[in-house]
Amino acid sequence: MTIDLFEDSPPPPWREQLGPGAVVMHGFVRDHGPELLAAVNGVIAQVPWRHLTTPGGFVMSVAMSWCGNGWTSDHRGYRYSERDSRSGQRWPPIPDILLALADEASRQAGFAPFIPDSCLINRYDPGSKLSLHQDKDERDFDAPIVSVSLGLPAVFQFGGLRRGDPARRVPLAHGDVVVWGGPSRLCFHGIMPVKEGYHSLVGPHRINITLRKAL
Ligand code: MD6
Ligand code: FE
Repeated sequence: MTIDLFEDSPPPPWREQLGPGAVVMHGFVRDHGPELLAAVNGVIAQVPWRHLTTPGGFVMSVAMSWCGNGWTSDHRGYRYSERDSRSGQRWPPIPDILLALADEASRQAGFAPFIPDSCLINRYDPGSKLSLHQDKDERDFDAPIVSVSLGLPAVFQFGGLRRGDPARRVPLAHGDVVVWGGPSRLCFHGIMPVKEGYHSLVGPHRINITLRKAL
């Protein structure tokens, strides 16, 4: 376990352009961790963390929850859903703080006002990773995706439109927000295995929140 002496005194916010329509806004929500975590915990209370099985039959190392339109994966593939198929109930609504954050981040990144209809929440424990993938199960690709990182740092891989394209490695820390859309919307991306550690607010986890227009 490593102790990050500088966790509470990071550099000022700065932007890093990853490609056309893809930008990291480092530190964008750094001062809002407690409220964002409270919102996440409210969702988790209603949609407990689960490890989905991929269409290929692998159990994901990342634990997931969601609100707005939900997410399912099984042998039939991936898809979004308005309702929990077991209870017939709608998934819980997206908390206001996350809607506000999505809109603000989208505008500041140069995109239109943004009203997401789906929010996926990923929890990475040390060793968890997310293999290179494209987000292509949404109905239209005009809207950007707004992605928030909380807790332990991670290395984000950001590649091109083909799986084999070289991927750059971008460190993401607590409070960073990535916005991407436009020509980069279908770029391959992933998360390298998260290293052991402890974050003062989040504990031994990385939490990623993505806001998107799914249906
Ligand atoms: C993560 N993010 O940061 C995984 N997908 O944990 C994603 O897979 C992702 O950050 C689409 C758009 C933004 C993302
Ligand atoms: Fe993704």
